Amino acid sequence: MGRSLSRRSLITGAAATAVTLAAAPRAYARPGNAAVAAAVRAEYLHGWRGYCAHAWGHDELRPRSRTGHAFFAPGHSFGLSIVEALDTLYLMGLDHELHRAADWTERHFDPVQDADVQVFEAVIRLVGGLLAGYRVTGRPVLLDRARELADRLLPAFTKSPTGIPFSHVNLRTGAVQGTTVALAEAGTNVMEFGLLSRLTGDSRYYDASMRSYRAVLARRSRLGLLGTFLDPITGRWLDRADAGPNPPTDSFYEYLWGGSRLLGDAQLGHWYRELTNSLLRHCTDASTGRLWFRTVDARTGKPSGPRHQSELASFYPGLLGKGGDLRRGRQYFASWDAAQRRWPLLPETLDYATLHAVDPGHQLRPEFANAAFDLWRITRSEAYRASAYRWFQDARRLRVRAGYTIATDVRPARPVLGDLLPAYWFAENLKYVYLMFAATPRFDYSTGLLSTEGKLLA
Ligand code: DMJ
Repeated sequence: MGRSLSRRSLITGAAATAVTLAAAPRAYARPGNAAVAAAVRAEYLHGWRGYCAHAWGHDELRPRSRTGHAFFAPGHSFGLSIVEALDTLYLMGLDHELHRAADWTERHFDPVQDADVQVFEAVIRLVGGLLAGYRVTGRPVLLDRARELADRLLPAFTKSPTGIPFSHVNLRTGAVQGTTVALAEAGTNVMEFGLLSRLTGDSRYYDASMRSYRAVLARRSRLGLLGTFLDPITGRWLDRADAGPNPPTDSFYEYLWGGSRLLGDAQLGHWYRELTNSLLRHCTDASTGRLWFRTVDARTGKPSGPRHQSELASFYPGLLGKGGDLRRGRQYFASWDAAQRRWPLLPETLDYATLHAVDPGHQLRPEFANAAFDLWRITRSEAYRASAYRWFQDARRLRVRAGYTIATDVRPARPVLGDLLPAYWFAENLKYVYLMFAATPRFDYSTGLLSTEGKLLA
């Protein structure tokens, strides 16, 4: 397994300048840590039972209409929520549920369906979920399924003249398509593929990941910046906008750091530091008195987009901290913390100059809690637990009888509810909060490594 990650190495080089989080306008009396962990686990079970009752075997639950939803391709199911849940069920000590979920996966998960799947999502959710499931159960069939699925995804890489994967592949025929490939799609696989190579002794998966990385890194601008979309056939950028750490670039950076830790790969760590330095030099915007990131032209470094920030970028304070820049990790978290106080349910897109909601929807995303978890692991500061607890309580506004749901508009006092419990909720949201409060022996708080989808890979 990967190189161990000590708490000391997490904070190496970090200037531990304190950034005070603002006083809470919404105060929640917080019970003891064990009571919070129990409450989080109970809410997780509430969602799980809704899925089991109304969508078992489907990818996702629509909790208000109480039906199933296909995530990857209409008419095809991968039992996505089940695969996503495996390691969370383990970490929360829900062993009966884990065995049922693992049984289903062994018997019914089908990696050779005649379906066009998005490679990025299939890697982080399914390959990662199966690997994490194998890790926590020791069931060899789960590793076999991960390998079978990865074999079906590989043509997206091997049929590409540049090594940058096509965005979609048909699992049965190996036919590839999709020539507008986001940066995150080009480089969010080395943790899963690298671990799979380690576990199987077959280097093809890791090699495919590294070939894609090399192709992208060779296309850096003179400022060390990247574009957002590439053509995998020609390798050309389709734009000049460096949007980091906003999507769809976000996890490209996350996997350079994560891959370097999991696999002990110095090259990945080197690339992480170089690209992060360029992002911090050219894309930060402190004009509001807070730290935000603005899209710039990769060749000139000039701002090229509005002052918008995607909720998905709120994971990045944690990555900054893990990567050694704790000072800016804290600062950027404080920006998001202020936004979360303004919007108890964070909108999908914010105007960071005014904190107005540009896209008022809310997809039950985990990124804010992910950053709180990462920074808490490094600092053990109660401020991050307080933020995570407030976030957990605020999310209860989206609790419905059969689980939790997304919202289509968070601006009204009562959010306008949608009808979907995304499968990543079972992998990420409550896992981060639970781990912050549970002190469970099932997680190694010093060396444990989670993927972008919250999968326990080490
Ligand atoms: C998840 O699939 C992962 O966290 C991914 O890295 C980004 N998007 C979703 C959650 O918002």
